[in-house]
Amino acid sequence: MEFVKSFAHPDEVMALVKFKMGGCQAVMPKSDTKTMSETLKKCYVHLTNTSRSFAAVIQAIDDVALRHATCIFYLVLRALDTVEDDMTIPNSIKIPMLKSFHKNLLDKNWKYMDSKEKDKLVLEDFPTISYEFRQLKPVYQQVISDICQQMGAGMTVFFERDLITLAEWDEYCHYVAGLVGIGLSKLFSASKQEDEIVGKDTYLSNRMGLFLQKTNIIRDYLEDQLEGRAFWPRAVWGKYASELGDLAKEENVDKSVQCLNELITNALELIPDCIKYMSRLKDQSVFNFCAIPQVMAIGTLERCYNNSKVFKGVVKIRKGEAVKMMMGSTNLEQVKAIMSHFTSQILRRIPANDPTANRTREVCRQALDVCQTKHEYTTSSIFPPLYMSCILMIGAISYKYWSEISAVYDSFVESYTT
Ligand code: D9A
Repeated sequence: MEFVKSFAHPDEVMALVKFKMGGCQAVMPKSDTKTMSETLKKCYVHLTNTSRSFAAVIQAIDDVALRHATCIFYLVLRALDTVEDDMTIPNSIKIPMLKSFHKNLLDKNWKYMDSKEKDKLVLEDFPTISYEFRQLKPVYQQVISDICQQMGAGMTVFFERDLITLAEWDEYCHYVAGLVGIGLSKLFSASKQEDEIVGKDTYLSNRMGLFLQKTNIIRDYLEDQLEGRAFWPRAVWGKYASELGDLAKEENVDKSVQCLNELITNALELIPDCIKYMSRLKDQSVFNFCAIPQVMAIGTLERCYNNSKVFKGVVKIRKGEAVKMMMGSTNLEQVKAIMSHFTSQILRRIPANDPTANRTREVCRQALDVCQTKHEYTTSSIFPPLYMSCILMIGAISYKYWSEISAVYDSFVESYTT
């Protein structure tokens, strides 16, 4: 039960209680399943099955056409990703498959039944997804198809080539995440929910994707290592080890953490651009959709900074923390406050002897500069006696009610957290 993990954090308990008592409405799904076709309903089922928490944020998008386009875009990307990840498909088949993947969108029969991946259902039921793709307005179809084509081709670039320079790191992240940011931004503008500039400024939308993807790559070091994948750029890890896998060895822990800190510093450089991107958003639901993953990312980077646990297991944020951040991501000032909070935490923890210390300080100051705001984001971890007795009482009284609604809530924050 998530409540227990947040027990030492009264503010998180408050957030959990508020969220469960309906404070979640602003960010939770709009239900209009009655007016939806059977195939579209199936698409939303696939969406919920592939990404429980993120599905809820997509379903909270106000504009119906934009919501459906985003849902289909997400599923198509998931399908492409599932092909890329599937190690049972030999490269001789996988490469042409990825390069021509966008063509499957117009083929009403295309599906793939031989995947062993956990999300194989999106490939097996691809005709349902591609059918709904073809029901989208032509502008949306064009954007999704273009991004698919570029991403499919881009993914194959690093099949035969190692990630070496930082420019190559950015290039890889552009293919798998920057293009997603670019495509989504074009969908936002096409829907008229956002200004034209949001879709046109591909530099900034790419940077939004880079921030999320670099955070994932940094956090998932061990998982990727165990699965035989490598996404850390050699230009950085090569300074600290002779093999990427050596970073997981206990005797290298000091070097490994230094390497980690250098990569986190590189990711933090993206904050000013992400704030600039979000400052242009006008639609509340689009803002929430974009801001939630960004605040989860800064929270994750703070948790990973100078933390040797990254090399031993999974480092994630508590559910209480996630909910508190999520509820606080509804306007730019609050997002700035969250970003400042975590950046300041990193700044305080920079080890004096860290090789990247000066650069990290500089990057943190730049982020704090753009995140100046009157708002503040605080966390507490004390047990005032009154808090203790209150919380025990609330817990006892609402136990039954609590367990009923926690099913909805749990699925919402699931994959963001431990
Ligand atoms: C996103 Cl359509 C993603 N990716 C994410 C999720 O956020 C971005 C995949 C498909 C789509 C969107 C996202 C959200 C809002 C605005 C964006 C954006 O750009 C303007 O993409 C850049 O991570 C995957 C990529 C980073 C590779 C693009 C958020 C998400 N979170 C996970 C939690 C986790 O820890 O992975 O999916 C989840 O909820 O399951």
